[in-house]
Amino acid sequence: MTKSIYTDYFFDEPAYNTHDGGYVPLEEPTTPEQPLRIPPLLKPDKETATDTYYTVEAQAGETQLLPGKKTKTWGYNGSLLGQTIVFAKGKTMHIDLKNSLPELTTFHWHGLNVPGPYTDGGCHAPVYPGKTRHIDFKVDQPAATLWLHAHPCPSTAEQVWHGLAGLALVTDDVEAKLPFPRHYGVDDIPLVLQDRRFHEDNQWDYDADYDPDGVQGPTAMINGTINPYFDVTTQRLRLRILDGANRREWRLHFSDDLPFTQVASDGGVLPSPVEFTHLMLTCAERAEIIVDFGKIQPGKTVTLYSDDVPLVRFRVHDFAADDVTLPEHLVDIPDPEVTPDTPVRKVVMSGMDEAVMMDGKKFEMQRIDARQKVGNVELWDITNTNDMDGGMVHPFHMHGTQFRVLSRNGHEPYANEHGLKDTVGVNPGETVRIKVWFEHTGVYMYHCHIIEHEDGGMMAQIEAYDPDNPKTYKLMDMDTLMNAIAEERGIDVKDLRLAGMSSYEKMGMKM
Ligand SMILES: [Cu+2]
Repeated sequence: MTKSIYTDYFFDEPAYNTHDGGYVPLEEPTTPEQPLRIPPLLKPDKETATDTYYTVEAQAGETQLLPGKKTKTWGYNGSLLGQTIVFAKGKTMHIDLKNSLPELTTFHWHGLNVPGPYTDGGCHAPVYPGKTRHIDFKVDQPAATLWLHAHPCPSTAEQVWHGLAGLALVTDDVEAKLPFPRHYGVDDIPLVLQDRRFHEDNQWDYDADYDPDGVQGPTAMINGTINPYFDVTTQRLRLRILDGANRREWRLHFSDDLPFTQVASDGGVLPSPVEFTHLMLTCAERAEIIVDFGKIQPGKTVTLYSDDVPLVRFRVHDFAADDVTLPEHLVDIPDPEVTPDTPVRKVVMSGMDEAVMMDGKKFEMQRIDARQKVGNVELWDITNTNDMDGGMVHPFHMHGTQFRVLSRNGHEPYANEHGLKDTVGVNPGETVRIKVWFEHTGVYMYHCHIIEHEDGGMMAQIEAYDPDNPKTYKLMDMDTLMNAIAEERGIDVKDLRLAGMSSYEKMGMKM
């Protein structure tokens, strides 16, 4: 039987951000090629058979991105992005979250199933400058590529733009037995896809580039590298791709339409491998793909593109033959039962620019918008009311759980949406039905992952509760955070300008 190879991007093409007035197309860099930066693995402070201890430090620094002046950047355990953190399933993590930045931040574990809202690290868990917050949690989910990013409302977008985004890899025994490349840095490499605009002296200027529909730059930055190449020394290469951009979708394909195989999505390994020549990722989505260079002559270069702009050049060297056929079935995906009386929750993402809303409201930190009992299954119908003309694909993200995608406007989901997901792109005019269940109690945010839409209020929060164990939460309020940031910046709070604020002000709303 010949397997089908998907050759289109699935998503509604007229809604690609190329069609939006504020879109900034990528441009090919003119600077010399650089070796692709591979984020180092974060060394545990201490490790036992059952427990791992880490320190994650948010810090400011400078990074040589372009020839000439270094760029002022932020990162975790480094000047830009982060060191890659490994979470072995079944072990208990003990993490010191240290803030060495001049401003408050939070440490959000995107995709990690942990209690909310403090361990999860959303807006209710600020760490003030010079302070350390400690979290502990047991890793209890399948192997997956997750990420850590800042999430302090409403300056999530600006802090991620500064560089606060790192990778966290969950490992387990199931994935370890599959015939995937897994030699980190050699044949198993992350690709964090971002874009930036360089201003005078090679600096970033978030305010100058601000757009309420998402900040973009014309220059692709991959793992914090401009114009990268990678030396391929194995027949098969596993790429853990993260759309870490504030707004940009990536329409990925290789030179000569080299096919590749997706083996994992946001929440882990797919039930079956899916073959592509073209793959689109929306903000915060992950795809693990395996590229087979078996038919490429050593000495040749295979280029990964988004649209027609080169992102990474893979320089193929000699390699040992490694002809592996992946099994048809990779893993079983949890699939809780749905009955005729399973509740259906409606969620609506509406508006563009400053008018973005979730269920007709803007985010309010102390308002709990929904409640769902831990362990219960609900169907969520996520609707994007934008129209095709000026609308966008809104990537819908939930904290604290991984969900299943059931349908798109009543039709089958895309071929690579049969695994666990925490982010799903919703086309204009579309309703995506997902199946949601929580394993931990907590207050969790759900929002559009175009980060400026999230800061601008396209966000709400749900309490996952246990009726036998009711809890109360100390939820942050915006005045406390704004006063703190103003004080850190040495200005009066009346003069404080944060990116998402204009979206509330223009709608005559208080943050
Ligand atoms: Cu959006």
